[in-house]
Amino acid sequence: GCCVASPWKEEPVKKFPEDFLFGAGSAAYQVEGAWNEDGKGESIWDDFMHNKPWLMIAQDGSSGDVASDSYHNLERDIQIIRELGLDSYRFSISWPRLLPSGFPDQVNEAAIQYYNNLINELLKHNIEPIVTIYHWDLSKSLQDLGGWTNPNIAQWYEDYARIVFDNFSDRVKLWLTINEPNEICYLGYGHVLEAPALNASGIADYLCAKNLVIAHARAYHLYTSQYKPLHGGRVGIVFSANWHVPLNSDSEADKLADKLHFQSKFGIYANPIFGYGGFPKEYSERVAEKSAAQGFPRSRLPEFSEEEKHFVLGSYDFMGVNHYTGQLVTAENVPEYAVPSLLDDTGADLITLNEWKQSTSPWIKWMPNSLYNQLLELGNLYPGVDFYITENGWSGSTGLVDDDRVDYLRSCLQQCLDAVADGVRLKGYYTWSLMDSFEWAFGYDARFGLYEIDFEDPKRPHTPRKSALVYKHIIKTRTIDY
Ligand code: BGP
Repeated sequence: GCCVASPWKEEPVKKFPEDFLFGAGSAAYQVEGAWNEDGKGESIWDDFMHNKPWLMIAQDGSSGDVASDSYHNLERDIQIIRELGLDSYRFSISWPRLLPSGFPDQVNEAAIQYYNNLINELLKHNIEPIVTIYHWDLSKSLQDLGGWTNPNIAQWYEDYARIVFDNFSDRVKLWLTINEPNEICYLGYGHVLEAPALNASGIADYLCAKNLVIAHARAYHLYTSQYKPLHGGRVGIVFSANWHVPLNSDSEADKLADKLHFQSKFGIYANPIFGYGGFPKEYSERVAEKSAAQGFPRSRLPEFSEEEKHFVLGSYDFMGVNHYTGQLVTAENVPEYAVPSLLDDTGADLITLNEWKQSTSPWIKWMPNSLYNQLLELGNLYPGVDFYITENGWSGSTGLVDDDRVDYLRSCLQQCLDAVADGVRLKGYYTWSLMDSFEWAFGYDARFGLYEIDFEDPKRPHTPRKSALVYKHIIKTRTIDY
C-alpha cells in the first residue's frame, strides 16, 4: 500500500503544495442551455426531460433547455472563474453540439467556436482547462442504435474523441474521457433515474459497463499514440466513489456485502483499467451464480477477451474521483433504511445514520471523514496513481449566507490535506459546482453553486455566496484558516 494514517505526525501539513490545482466544475447539459440552437443535435437528456418528465425526482417541470444559460454568457462565466482565482476550470463538451448527427460526417462550426472561445479565455487568464469529453449527454441518434449497450459505441466514441482532440488538444492538456460510468450505466440503463431510463437492471447496465471501459481505452490509446507526442497532455477517467464500511465490522456477511457493493459501484469500472484487468473476481462469481440460479445459460455479466483485457488495462494517466457521501453496508435487509434500487445482484443494504447531517439531495449526507477514508482506500488500492477530486460539493442553502456549504468545503479540503500528508498522490480538487445548475433528475431543487443563479432570469450577474468568498481565500493563501 502507499498510505498510512499517522496520528503521531509532528507537524500536520497545513499548506497545499504549490502545484496543487484548485478548481470548480460544470457539465454541458447542466449549464449551457441553448438546447436546440446553432445546429446542436438532440441528446438523450433533451429527450428524457421533454418526453418522460414524470420520471424526474423533482416534479417541477424543469429541464436543461435554458439552464444557467452559459452558452450565451461566456464572459460572465469567465468573470466569476477569475474572481474566484481558480487554477483550473472543469467543463464538458456536448457530443450532439459538436456532432449534430452523433457521427463526424458533419462538424458543427458554432460548437467549435464556443469551446474555442471558452478555452482561449481561460488560457488568457492562466486558468488550466480540464475537459470532460463525455458527461452524460449522448446523442439521441446514437441511443436509437442502442447507445452504450451497443459494442459499436467504442468506435463511435473514438471518432468523436478524435474530432475533440483535433480541435482542442493543442491547448487542453488535461482530459477526462467519461464522467461517472456507474451513474451512466447503473442509473441510466439499469434503472430510470437518469437518461435513457432503460430500466433493464442486471443486463443493460452490464453491457454498458463493458462497452464503456473499452470506449474509454480507445480514446486513451488514440490520444497517447497520436496527440500526446505533440502536446504532452494527460488522460484520465472520472469515477464516483462514495465511502463505504461494513455496518458490523465483526460480521463476515456484512464484510462481503461491503466488498460486493464497492465492486458493483466502482470495481466493475475501475478494475479493468486500474486493477488486475477484467471485472472483479468476487462480483463476477456472484453474478454468475445468480444468473445460473435464475436459469440463464450464461452469466449476465459479459466477459472480456484476453485481447480486450490487455487493451484496457493501464489505459490511464490519472484517476478522477467524484465524492459526496458515504454509507454503512450490510447483508441484512433493514426495511426502514433499504434503498430498493441497490438490492440488485449484491443483495447489500445501505444505511446512513440520523446524526449525519442531511443535504437537500436525498442521497447526500455528511458522513464524517468520508473523503479522507475514501482517498486512503484508493491510495492503497492503486499505489503510484495520481488522483484528482474532480467533484465534491454540498447541496444546501439557496441563500447567500451558506454556512452549511462553507463548513462542508472546509472540512473536505482539510481531509484532502490530511490524505496528502499521509502519502496519497492527490493533485487537485474541483468543487461542485461553480454555479447553480440543472441537477439532472433533481432539476433546480438541488443547489450546489458557489455562485447563485436566478433561474427566472439566468442572464443576471451571478452572485457569490459566502462559500465563494471562503474558497477564494483558501485558494489565495493555499491554507485553510478558521
Ligand atoms: C454527479 C454528477 C454531477 C452533479 C452531481 C450532483 O453525479 O457528475 O454532474 O450533478 O453528481 O448530483 P445530483 O445533481 O444528481 O444530486
